Amino acid sequence: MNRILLGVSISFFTIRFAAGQASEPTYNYDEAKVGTYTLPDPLRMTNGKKVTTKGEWAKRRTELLQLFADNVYGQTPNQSVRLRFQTTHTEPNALGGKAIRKQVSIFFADYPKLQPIDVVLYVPKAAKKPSPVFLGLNFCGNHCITNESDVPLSTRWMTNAIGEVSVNSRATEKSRGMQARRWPLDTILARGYAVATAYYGDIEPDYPQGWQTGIRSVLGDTTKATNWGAIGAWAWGMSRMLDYLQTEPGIDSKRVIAFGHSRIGKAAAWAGAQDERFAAVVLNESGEGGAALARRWYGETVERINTSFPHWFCKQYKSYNKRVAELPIDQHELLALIAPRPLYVASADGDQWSDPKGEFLGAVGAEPIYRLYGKTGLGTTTFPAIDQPVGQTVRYHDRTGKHDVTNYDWEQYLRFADELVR
Ligand code: GTR
Repeated sequence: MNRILLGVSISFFTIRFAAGQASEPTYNYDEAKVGTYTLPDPLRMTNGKKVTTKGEWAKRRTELLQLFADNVYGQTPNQSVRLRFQTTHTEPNALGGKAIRKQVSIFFADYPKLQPIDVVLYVPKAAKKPSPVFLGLNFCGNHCITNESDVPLSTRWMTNAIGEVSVNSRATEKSRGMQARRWPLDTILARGYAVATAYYGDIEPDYPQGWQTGIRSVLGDTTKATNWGAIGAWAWGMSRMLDYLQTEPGIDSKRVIAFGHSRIGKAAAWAGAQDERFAAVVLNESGEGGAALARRWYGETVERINTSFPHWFCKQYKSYNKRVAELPIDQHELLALIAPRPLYVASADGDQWSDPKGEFLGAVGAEPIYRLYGKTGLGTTTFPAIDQPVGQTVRYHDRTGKHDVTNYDWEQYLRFADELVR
């Protein structure tokens, strides 16, 4: 089903692209044609001064956050927003008695017309103390990550691209459990981790006009080229979910792991970069605009992503469509903003669109900042063999198979979390 979702959305955009152009541009999958590029030095201030201490890095960190905001994701509004957390249901015997499931709506007190973010939280029932938690958005509503029949069907806008699981832009019962395979709740809970998720469309529906009913309709300034995009909004929403988790006694809010796949992985990266309360970050095939270096001409490009998904980034990012080398940052510096916290970057060999090598090199490029903290990040510059995870505080694998989240991926994330987050 996931492949169908992605496949249909790609072909939809391919068709649209083709209709507007004489022919579909070709995308490079030949390593020999990647070309040469020079990456900006994460440890050099814009004024040319070299960063050698943690104190200087703190300044460079602020500068990099600003550069990413101004040029890539847009500025995240910094005003605080009053939130109201309302528990709508508690199920003490979820997942066959293994979990306590809570459904909590995050309301925006200052914006009563906005619909809430509906969070579902699973906490291991066997836990003797507050649980560490994987916090990630989902693609198709909370009802689609579980087969439990009492999780309410999302009533929000849902893409029709997935056939009968969605009709008139609304989910149908057929989508229940549709992505449960990507969220192996039994395994995660058995390992002592809680899971918190919400539908990304609760924050902003994923289409160019979607902002009109999301958080960006009330926060930010749509006239500005540096106004935040949808990815910025989704990242912001992850931080609001973390605000809620900080009030939840069953959760160890010092051990919240930001997790995301693909476009939601891009959001998880930006959330983890900005919000240091996230204890660790897991990026599953986050690709272009995520872990993959923008300067590498391989798979998806800045121009293509800005054309297919004009609402994801700030308008300013589009000005780099044909001059990527002039970007004042590259994505290794986004990963550097996560340092010294544990980071997992994962690729799939069958997902060359996301540029596995570019994702790996993004992680390699963050190494100097981990070193500044006396840590080893990846600790290697050699691209590993398939299904051979590498690294220390930063880890990486290139899995066999297609663009997806699999049990193999989760096995690695759980081991990483056991070793570095608990
Ligand atoms: C693709 C897009 C990727 C990735 C993916 C997804 O169409 O080109 O950057 O975000 O969608 O989210 O599954």
